[in-house]
Amino acid sequence: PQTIFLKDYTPPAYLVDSVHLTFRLSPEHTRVISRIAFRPNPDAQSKDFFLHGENLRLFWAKIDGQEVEPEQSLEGLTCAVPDAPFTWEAEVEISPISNTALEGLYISGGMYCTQCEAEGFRKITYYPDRPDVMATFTVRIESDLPVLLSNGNPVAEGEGFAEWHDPWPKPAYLFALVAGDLINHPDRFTTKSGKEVELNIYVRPGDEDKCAFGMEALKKSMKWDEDVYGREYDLDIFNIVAVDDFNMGAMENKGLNVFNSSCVLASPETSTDANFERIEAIIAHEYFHNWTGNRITCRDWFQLCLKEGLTVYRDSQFTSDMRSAPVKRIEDVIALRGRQFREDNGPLAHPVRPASFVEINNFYTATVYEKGAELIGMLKTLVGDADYAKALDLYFDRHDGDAATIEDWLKVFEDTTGRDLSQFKRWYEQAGTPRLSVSEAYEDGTYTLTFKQDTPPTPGQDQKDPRVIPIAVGLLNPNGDEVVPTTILEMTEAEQSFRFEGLAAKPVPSILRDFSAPVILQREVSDSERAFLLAHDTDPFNKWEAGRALARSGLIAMIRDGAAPDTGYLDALQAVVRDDTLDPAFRALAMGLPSQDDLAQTLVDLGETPDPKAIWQAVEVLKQEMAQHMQDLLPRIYAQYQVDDAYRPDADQSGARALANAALALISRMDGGVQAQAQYDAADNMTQQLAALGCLIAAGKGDAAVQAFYQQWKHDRLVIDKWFSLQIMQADPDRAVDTARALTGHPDFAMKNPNRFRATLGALAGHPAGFHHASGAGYALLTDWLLKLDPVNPQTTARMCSAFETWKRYDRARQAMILAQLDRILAQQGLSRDTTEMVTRIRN
Ligand code: DPP
Ligand code: ZN
Repeated sequence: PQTIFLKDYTPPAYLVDSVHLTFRLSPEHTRVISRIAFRPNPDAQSKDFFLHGENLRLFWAKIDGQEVEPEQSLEGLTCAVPDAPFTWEAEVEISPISNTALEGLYISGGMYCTQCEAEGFRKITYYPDRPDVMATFTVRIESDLPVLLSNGNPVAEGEGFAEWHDPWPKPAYLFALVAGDLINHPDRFTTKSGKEVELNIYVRPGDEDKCAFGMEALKKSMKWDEDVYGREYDLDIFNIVAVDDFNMGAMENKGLNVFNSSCVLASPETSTDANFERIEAIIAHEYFHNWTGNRITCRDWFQLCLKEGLTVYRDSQFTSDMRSAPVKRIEDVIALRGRQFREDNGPLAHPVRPASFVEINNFYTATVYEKGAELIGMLKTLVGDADYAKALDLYFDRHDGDAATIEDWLKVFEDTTGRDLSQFKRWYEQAGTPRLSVSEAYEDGTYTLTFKQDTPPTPGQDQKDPRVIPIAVGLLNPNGDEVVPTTILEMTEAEQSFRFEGLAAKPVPSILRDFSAPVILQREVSDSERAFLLAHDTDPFNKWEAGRALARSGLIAMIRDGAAPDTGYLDALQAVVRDDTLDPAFRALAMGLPSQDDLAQTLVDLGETPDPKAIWQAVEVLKQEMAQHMQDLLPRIYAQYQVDDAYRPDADQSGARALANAALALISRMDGGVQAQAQYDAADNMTQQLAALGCLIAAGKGDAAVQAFYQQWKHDRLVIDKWFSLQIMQADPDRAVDTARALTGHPDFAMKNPNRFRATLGALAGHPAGFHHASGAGYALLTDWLLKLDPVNPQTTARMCSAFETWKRYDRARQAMILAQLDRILAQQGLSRDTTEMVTRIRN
């Protein structure tokens, strides 16, 4: 496979003014007739005409009405063309029904749908399938199906056809088509300038009662983008379609967002509070792309973070405004550390803007998305809110209609603020998570913090340069009062000191408040100082962080030295759990422990080889101690935070449920599941039902409930996904692989459905002690299924390979077993480019 480099970018040889497509839909023989107006690009360095096209059967092609004989290859075609504007026409045939890769035009649950990002349009017709070629599209769909949708506004419809026109020039990756027997949940929105927009969520019959929440989320998103970013919607209609078989979460096609049904369908009976929060965020995310992604798109796929980092940042701002900002921040950092830090620390590490790739689908990563969003947050912290707002206005003004780059993005901030951002740009270009170490000194009222930054080497990048790091710091006096409020220290050197004058006593510092930079803070802190910060810090993130660090150090001592659970931690935690002035959602988060993956990495950083089973064991022992230590408090918390009102998925109710269910998980360890069974029997919403089911399985009392749950929900695919994954996630480490294997033999297991595949094999990969079982059975089972899925759906297969990215952490025996499985994958005949790239990178 060929590697593509950012430095090799050249402008397209021909630009496109307009595209006209006619689709004659048929499952096996869909005809696509294209008429494309090309003109030579004055900025081009070549005159070679090349159109991408894969798995297309070409019937004829014409230039300016004259039939031509293009030269075809596996990747596309070339042809002699005039040195002046011309019209290209072609007719091709494709087979949506045999498209199991879910890229291009395919059929899911009886409906036609498309996924073109990043390079799927070339599986639909011949086209310059690159994001810097933007054109207006007119689409005619011919089919007897009742609902026929494409981008833009509807312009004509009649017996067996519909026509759509999108007036906004767009790259082909934003093209979409949907056709099916669908039911519509309609609504309207009036934009701030008084424009009426028709809104629809289209679903398969039976799902119509699961659209209301998504629709409210859409309207809130539209309003929020007007209020906060001044961005108004720009078409007469906005459609969302729910699709069962989808590789990603959702896709921001212009005016026609296509969603994985798990990311839009919601009802209290079938969705958890966490599902609701995620759905609201994804609806917002895709809607916000209309400006950050669609109106301003990316010049090439190396710039993916330009739209994704910014849009993730925008959706997290939205969630913070709709719900609780501190809770959202803590959730985001847990996810960042769990996925992005892990990626940045292993063989798949890559810069937020990569310099090369083999298969772009492999770069829709936590680094591009979540670290990309952190970079926007740091930029905002560095320039301040007012200049951030000015810079964004300039960005929209200057680049509307452009296919832009990270250079364009940074230039907007430089022009707004007069700052030189060349050092900041390293964040985009250098991979790896900086380690930030801190030392302190206090003398005569002056307190000095000295920071050192250091980023370990990552694949292909041995040397790292110092970054600009905004470090938010506050100081507390020994009584716990804040004496210096949050201050941003701007670190630019490899080592740098900052002084605070006029302090009456040596303060206790609260460093990296609100997690002001995506770095690993390495500071020797005593447990008593952590307990002090947990009790007194005014910054909610660092308050939580102090508790998390205490839990971690206690667990590490248990794993390494066989220590007993730390009663200091248990006392401090109990004080937080008991404190009814604190947000219940915050307290629920405080009760969470560091993940087993986090603990494994911590041990590696301490020079130890982690034993996944021993980590699991330590977590079990600590939870048991927590249950015992708080046994008088927990029933009070559980009772007090029961929600009596009708179910609402808002922050207040879901916070109360989260706290009560965190209490229930511990209570179940003491009462053998009696309370959980009562909750299960009484539950009238999925949050309560699923939490109780998890407790019952963990207590070894789940058999009857597992069966009952299946009987109750077997008609609902999204609920059954939960049923698959929960049984694996809650399984004893010695049983997890067998449980997963048995479930892959269940009649409802469907490899071709990415959600079900992830619910099963992804759940196993997410159970460290099960997946890394000493027998190697977890590695073998996952590999068996990766090999089966690869010829069917390379994208989902390649994604799941990251389960192996931490292999270097483990002992020789496990390393050898993993390497043997990776070699088994690489040995498969015809292995996809996607999986080949992933496994090769992991192996190196
Ligand atoms: N569907 C993906 C997203 O919205 C890719 N654009 O982030
Ligand atoms: Zn996105």
